[in-house]
Formats: sequence, structure tokens, C-alpha cells
Amino acid sequence: MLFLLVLVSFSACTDTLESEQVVYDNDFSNLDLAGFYNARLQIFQNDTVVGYYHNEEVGLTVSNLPAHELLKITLDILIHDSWDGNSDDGVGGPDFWFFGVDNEEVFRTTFSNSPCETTYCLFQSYPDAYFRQNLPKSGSVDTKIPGLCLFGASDNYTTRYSITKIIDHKNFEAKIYMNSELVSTNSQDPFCDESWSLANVKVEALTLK
Ligand SMILES: [Ca+2]
Ligand SMILES: [Ca+2]
Repeated sequence: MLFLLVLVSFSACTDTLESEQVVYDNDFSNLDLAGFYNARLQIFQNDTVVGYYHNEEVGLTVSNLPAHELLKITLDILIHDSWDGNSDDGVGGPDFWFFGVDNEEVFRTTFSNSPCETTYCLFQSYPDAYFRQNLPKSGSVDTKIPGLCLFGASDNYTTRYSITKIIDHKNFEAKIYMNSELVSTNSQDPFCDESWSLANVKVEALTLK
């Protein structure tokens, strides 16, 4: 909520961007997990990523930030296998993914990798926050990636998203956490049924004039 207020005030007053400095950018190609907790590297489709996770928090602390008023955080994530989006049957969904900064949630949404027919469709909230009814894979940057486990042999069962949020932030340190709340009571092996990985984290410090 704080985040929304800041954006409103940001656009309503005359403040303009003075500087934008990349303070952290990690695609894990150099195997660097400094500052992370609960992170594990894996190779997926010839790319080094952090994952995979099923209802398990992972995060990092970015320290020594320069003076700033806003942080721009970009998270590239991979949504693997059978995510059910907004499905509210309590058996397969809803399947939430969310992240926050300094113990305050910034963004919560759902993703769907499920087929969508005219008669039956498991919608997802992304690119909006929960709850919106968008088509599966809306707002994605790549859909032509095989699944990881349950649908490891099937094309188009990993979907990549690049999520960017700007938040009000002034501290010299930021703890970014990510997690999911996946419902897969219909599966013997939830980790294999649906999971996610982190492919890139970028943090930019913004100042206003
Ligand atoms: Ca599922
Ligand atoms: Ca599910």
C-alpha cells in the first residue's frame, strides 16, 4: 500500500528522476551467491539459475547502497510445469508468487501454465497483482522453454517473466525476499508438479530532484 502511495505522489508532483544507478546485477553465470540465503544453483537449459523452489523462501541482502529515494528492482523468474493461476478449488490452486523488501510485501500475483480453451481456462493475475483474470502466460518474455520436471519432456512448460517494481526506499541496505504459495494437493510430488527459479536480479538506486 505504501508502494502505491509513493507512485501516486511520484507522478502527481514535479519530482523528476535525477539519477539511476545499477547497484546490483546478477545472472548467476559467475556462480556468485554472496548476500543470498537459502540459494542453490542449478543448471537449467544451459543457463545457471537459482532454484528450484516450491513454497520456500529465498532472498538476498544488497548492502552499501548509495543515497537514494527509490529502488527499482527487476526479477527474472522461471515458472516451471503445472501452475494453475487463479484456480480457487483449493486442490490445484490458487498458485501465488510474491516478493517483498525489508519484510514488507511489494507484489503478489498468480501464474498459470495451464491450457486455456474457450470452455475452460485457468486464468492468471500477472501482469497485475492478485486478483485479475488474465490469460495464462500474459506478460511473459519467453514461453518456448521446456518444463523442468513433470513436463520436462514437453515444450512450453516453463515461462519466463521479467518483473520490475519501483519502491520507496532510503536505507543503505535492502533485503529482497521471494516465495510462493503453491497448492498441489492433487500431486504425489509437489516439487515436481510446480516450481519456480530465479534467473536474474537487478537493483537500481534512483534519486529525484
Ligand atoms: Ca498444478
Ligand atoms: Ca497448483
